[in-house]
Amino acid sequence: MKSQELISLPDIGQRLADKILEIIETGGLWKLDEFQTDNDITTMNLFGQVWGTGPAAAKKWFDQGFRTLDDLRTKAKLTHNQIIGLKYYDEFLERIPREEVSEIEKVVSDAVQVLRPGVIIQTCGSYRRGKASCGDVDVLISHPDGVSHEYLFYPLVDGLKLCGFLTDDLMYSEKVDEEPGSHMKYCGVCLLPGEGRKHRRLDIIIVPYQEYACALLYFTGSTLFNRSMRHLADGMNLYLSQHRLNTGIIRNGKTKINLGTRLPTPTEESIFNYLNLPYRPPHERDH
Ligand code: DCP
Ligand code: MG
Ligand code: MN
Repeated sequence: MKSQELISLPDIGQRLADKILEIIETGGLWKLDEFQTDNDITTMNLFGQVWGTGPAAAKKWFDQGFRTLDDLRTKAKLTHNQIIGLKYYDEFLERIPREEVSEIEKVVSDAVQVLRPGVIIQTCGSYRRGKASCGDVDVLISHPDGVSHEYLFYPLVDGLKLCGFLTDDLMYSEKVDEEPGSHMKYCGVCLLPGEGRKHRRLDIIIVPYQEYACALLYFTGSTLFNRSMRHLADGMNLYLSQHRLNTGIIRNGKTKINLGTRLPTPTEESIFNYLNLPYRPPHERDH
């Protein structure tokens, strides 16, 4: 069971999903245990904030007797992502001022425009929702000719590594959930040139143009807003995802027997229209 699946259920958000997963994974809820001290809670919070770490890993480390980040660095068995999460522990906890997000966007934009003139690049997430500071940088890329997004992912990522802008990889994936190869996601770490710069989390998604509006809507969020939109679609017997809006779904109870067919979604506005909603600009999508 993944947190994403839980969140897709009615009235379950990230925090509740984390608790349910913790019960499934560890057989209990650590916060309800009786003999913990304030120090123990501080330790668990410390561990839980390592990027790439869930409650189960935090509890396992605690039970193994680890109490500090240095204990983890020297004694714990770590995944690749946890090694990176520990390496940049303090930097990843800091918010990124939006002016710096623009600078990061510019580096990716310059690199991608050289590789594929005419490409569309849009920074989404909290930045597009107008926040003054962001947890990471979420860059969405597509090409209006419908084909030039292909074979762009590796040249872009490799180019950004060669110039020293990308310093560490967290995840590369060809999205295999629905349409293999159609949708590529990179999660990593970047560093702007110059003195006194900090390592920042960067996500890049490259999508085919017919998925652009659905990807833009998804990647802009917020997570809670996306959940409401998907539920609304479900109630109208439509199916909304980061790839598409489908009609003609055939369901047996809660299970979809047939995913139906894709509706044309040239713009975000078109998706709101199908759902009979007035358009909401990004800065009004916080919940
Ligand atoms: N998203 C989602 N469901 C998730 C995770 C993400 O729908 N479980 C979507 C909505 C988010 C967007 O992806 O707004 C980007 O994810 P981020 O984790 O980068 O979140 P934000 O950019 O909104 O906030 P932050 O400033 O913390 O990066
Ligand atoms: Mg973000
Ligand atoms: Mn992100």
